[in-house]
Amino acid sequence: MGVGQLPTTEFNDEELDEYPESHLGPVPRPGGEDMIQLLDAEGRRHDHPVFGAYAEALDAEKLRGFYRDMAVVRRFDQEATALQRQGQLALWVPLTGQEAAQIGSGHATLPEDFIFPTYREHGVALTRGMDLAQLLSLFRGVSHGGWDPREKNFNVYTLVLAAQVLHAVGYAMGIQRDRKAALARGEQPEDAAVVAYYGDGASSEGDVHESMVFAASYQAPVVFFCQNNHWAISVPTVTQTKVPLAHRAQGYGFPGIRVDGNDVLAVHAVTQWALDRARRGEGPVLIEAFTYRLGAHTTADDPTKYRPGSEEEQWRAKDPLTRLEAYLKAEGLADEAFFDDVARQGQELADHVRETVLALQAPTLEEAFQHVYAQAHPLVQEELRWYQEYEAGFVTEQQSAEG
Ligand SMILES: Cc1ncc(C[n+]2csc(CCOP(=O)(O)OP(=O)(O)O)c2C)c(N)n1
Ligand SMILES: [Mg+2]
Repeated sequence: MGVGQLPTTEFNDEELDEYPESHLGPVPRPGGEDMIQLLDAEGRRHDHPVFGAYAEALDAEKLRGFYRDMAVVRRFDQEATALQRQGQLALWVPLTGQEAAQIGSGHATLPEDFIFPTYREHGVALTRGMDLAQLLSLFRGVSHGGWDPREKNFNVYTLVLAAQVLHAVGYAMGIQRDRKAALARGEQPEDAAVVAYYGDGASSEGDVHESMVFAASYQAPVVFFCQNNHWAISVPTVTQTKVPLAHRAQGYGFPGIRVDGNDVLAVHAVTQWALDRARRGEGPVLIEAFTYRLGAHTTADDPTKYRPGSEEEQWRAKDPLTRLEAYLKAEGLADEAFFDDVARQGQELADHVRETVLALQAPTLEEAFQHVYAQAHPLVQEELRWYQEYEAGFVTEQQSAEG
């Protein structure tokens, strides 16, 4: 969205009138089942009248690619955890267990789509072509962000729960307005959409409610992607909601789908369906990816304090990687050489990340002043000058040695 193209008025009643009935009809529930699954925990394929075709369209290379990305990002996660344990990162937020939810949904996006992640979407970052080493500058405390969101249409991580969901809807509404302006100029605009990632705990934030009301009212091209990993630190999802989170979409008037979040094929299919729909101008979809955080909330958390190990064991049996590996082997789509190569690529990424992180330097305080406002600001300039004079007032080691 170009800043120069921002509308002069924020909201316009005429725009609402463009969707007089569309959101009042019955809300479609494709399939209608409780949870969409195309690849079960044993690696067996299942068909589906709406989503099956999306999985059928994937060739062997694409399927191997899904496996490679899930395995590589899990290896990355281990390296980042080790770096934190060795004192090289202040904190790490592991994703292990959620690879299918992230790789499946991320691969359904197009480069022109815009992604608003939380703080755990390392797998999505990989699918966007991000250098994963960049993610770590925030966790090393040497950057307030770490990357330019516009390079890969991947916003900076947001640690204030659910704030990015509002940003995502605002961005999606911006796409609608840019589109209208482009059509008025006789241009053919890109049909882009937005994905807002958030967690089961964040779903309790008022920001999510407001986002969904606006998205429905304006039929904004946004997919709400909720990773229900069963825990919000030590609070279980059953405390946050008395109905499946996907059902909440009904109340806003758009489709809500619960998908097996450990099934990369189903997640990919459902997200592609939702994004296609959003790009066609048919409005938002809520996807609840039913998954599990196998590790700690962060490296500062100890899950043994609040959940039984047996629960983790139950979910380990539903591991997203093992089931795809079983499927690829059973179908003869991947051999041992492939899996060896994936392990090598994971190690290469881990080495690259470690090397890059150890070389990251803390910024000077002057740099912090540069990013307060987009343009130079007299008050900030004055404060910077004061700070520089203050720093210059200290005796240097050399002056001290010279007496
Ligand atoms: C507005 C706000 N309130 C509280 C917190 C503290 N906090 C950080 S993560 C978290 C739990 C989030 O759980 P969930 O949304 O399920 O995401 P998950 O961490 O499980 O991926 C909380 C309460 C915060 N970061 N922001
Ligand atoms: Mg959670």
